[in-house]
Amino acid sequence: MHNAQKEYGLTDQIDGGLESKSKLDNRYVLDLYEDMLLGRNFEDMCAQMYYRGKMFGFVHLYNGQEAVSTGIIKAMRESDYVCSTYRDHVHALSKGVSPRLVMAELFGKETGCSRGRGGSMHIFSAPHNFLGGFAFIGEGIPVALGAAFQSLYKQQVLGKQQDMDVTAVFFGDGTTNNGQFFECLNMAVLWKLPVIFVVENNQWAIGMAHHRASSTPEIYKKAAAFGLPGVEVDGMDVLAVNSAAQKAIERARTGRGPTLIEALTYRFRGHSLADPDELRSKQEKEAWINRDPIKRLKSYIINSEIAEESVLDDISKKIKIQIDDAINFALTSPDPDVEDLYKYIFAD
Ligand SMILES: Cc1ncc(C[n+]2csc(CCOP(=O)(O)OP(=O)(O)O)c2C)c(N)n1
Ligand SMILES: [Mg+2]
Repeated sequence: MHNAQKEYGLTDQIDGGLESKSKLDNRYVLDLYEDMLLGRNFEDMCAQMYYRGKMFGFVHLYNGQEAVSTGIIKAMRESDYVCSTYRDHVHALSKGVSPRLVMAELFGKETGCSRGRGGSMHIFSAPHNFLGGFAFIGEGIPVALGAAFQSLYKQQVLGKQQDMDVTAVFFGDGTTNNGQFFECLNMAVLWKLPVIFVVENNQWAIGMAHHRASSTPEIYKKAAAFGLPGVEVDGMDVLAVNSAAQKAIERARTGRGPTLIEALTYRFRGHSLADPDELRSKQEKEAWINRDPIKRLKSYIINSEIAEESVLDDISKKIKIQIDDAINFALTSPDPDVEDLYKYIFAD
C-alpha cells in the first residue's frame, strides 16, 4: 500500500455509505436529499425548455450523477472553491448559486450568473467561489490548482487565515486521459495543495466506452504514481461520497495535501441534449437506472425512519415551486443590450 494511502486510512473502498451503521444527523440527510432532487428537477426542466427552443448551443445534463455533486459540495464550506466542466448546472446549484440565476444564464438573459454571455457551459459565480463552467475538457484542472495555490499562499505566506480553503475540481473519466490531469496531480502533490480531484466516472466519454480508452480503467490507482491517496467510491451513494469528501477535505484543509476521488456513476441521458444516445445498451442503462441515487436515498430515509414519505413529498413540492420561479424569472428577464456587446470581456 502506498504511503499516502496508509496515512489516509483508506484502501480501495470507502465506508460510511447507505449500508453503513454510522448515524448522520437527520436534518443533514434531508438536506442532501433536497439538493439532489433540486438538481434532478432542474435538469428535467432544462430538457423541456431546450426542446421548446429557449436555450441555445450544447446543453449537457447531469441526471444520474447527483450523488457526486451533492456528496462532495455539501461537505464543503462556503468559502471553499468549486471548479466544474461543461456539465455544470448542478454543481453550481449545490454550491448555492440560485436556480433563478442559472436558468436565466441558460436562457442567455442579462440577469444570468454570467450576464447571459456564457450559457450552459460557462456557469460562473464569483460570490460563490464557483470558478466555471469550461467547454474544453481538462481546462478546469489547472485553474483549480491556481485557486488552491492562492489559498495556501494566503495561509502560509501572508498568514491571513488559520486554515485553508479547499478547492474541489470535477471532471470526467475521458478527461483523465489528457495531459493536464497528470501534470496537475504532480504539481498538487509537490506543493501539497489543498485540492480534491473528483473524477465522475460515468463510464463514457461521448460515444467512447471508458474501458476502451484507458490503459488502466481504475482511475483511482493512477494516484499512487504521484504519491496522493486514490479512493474509489460508489458514486450512486451520496452518503459514501460525502464520507469520502469529508476525509479528503479535512486532509486538504490541514495542509496534508490533495486526494483523488473516483466516483463510479452513470449519466441517465445522452452526452448532450443533441445526442441520440444510440451507443449504450438498454441492459447497461437499466442496470444503472436501478441504482438511481435519489431513489436509494429515499428508501434509506424511509427504512431508517429519518422521515416519513409526507416530509419528502413536501420537499418535492418546495422544489417544484423553486423551479417554476426560476423559469418565470428567466422568461421575464431582459436580453442583453446589443450596445453592451463588448461589456464584461475584460475585468474592470
Ligand atoms: C480539449 C478538448 N478536446 C475534445 C473535446 C470534445 N469533447 C467534449 S466532451 C468529451 C468527452 C469527455 O468525457 P468525460 O471526460 O468522460 O466527461 P463526461 O461528458 O462523461 O461527463 C470530448 C472529448 C473538448 N471539449 N475539449
Ligand atoms: Mg464520462
